Amino acid sequence: MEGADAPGQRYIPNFVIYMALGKPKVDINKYRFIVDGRVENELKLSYEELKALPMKRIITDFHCVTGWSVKEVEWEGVQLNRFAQMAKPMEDVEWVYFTSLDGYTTVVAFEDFMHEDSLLVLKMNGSPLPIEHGYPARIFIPHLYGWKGAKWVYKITFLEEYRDGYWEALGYSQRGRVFLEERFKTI
Ligand SMILES: Nc1nc2c(c(=O)[nH]1)N[C@H]1C(S)=C(S)[C@@H](COP(=O)(O)O)O[C@H]1N2
Ligand SMILES: [Mo]
Repeated sequence: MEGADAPGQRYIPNFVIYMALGKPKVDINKYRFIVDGRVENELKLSYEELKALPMKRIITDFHCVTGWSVKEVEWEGVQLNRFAQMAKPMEDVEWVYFTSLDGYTTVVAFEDFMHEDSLLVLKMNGSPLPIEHGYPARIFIPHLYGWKGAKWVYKITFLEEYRDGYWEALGYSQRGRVFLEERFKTI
């Protein structure tokens, strides 16, 4: 997939910033990152604790479902599968739901969450995430459309049953895989 342009997308030089529900106020000392739902161990981590976890750096393209993409963005963060390792989701988990400080929500398949390049991003292009890109932390899953990447994320919830997030409730895809062009719900 690397090097191949995504179907139905055009490349632009800079991100379009989206904040469907506005820009939240972030108090970094009060910020806690929570992992809950169908897990053995619930987690609650401060920003300092997140920064102390092992990081992965990837350089890859970003695709918004509305048709624009940005080439070769550098992302650095904690692999999402590490939170599964720490929290131990139950056998029946199939979906993972994200909740953000602004009230934004979205959902991904557990399989996509567990991909080695799926990240809780803390840095973009070498610097801490700018507030408009989701400081202190955002989700980025390279093979899914951008709306699956919740900015200002503070909670990951492991689910057995599918649940709509913000855009999914308005007709966008449950899965959202870019190379399969899963833009809208088919059922
Ligand atoms: N909290 C929150 N996260 C969000 C959004 C949003 O409106 N609010 N928009 C999504 C969409 S549709 C896209 S394409 C990307 C855009 O990322 P950017 O604003 O960093 O360019 O953020 C995603 N995450
Ligand atoms: Mo988007």
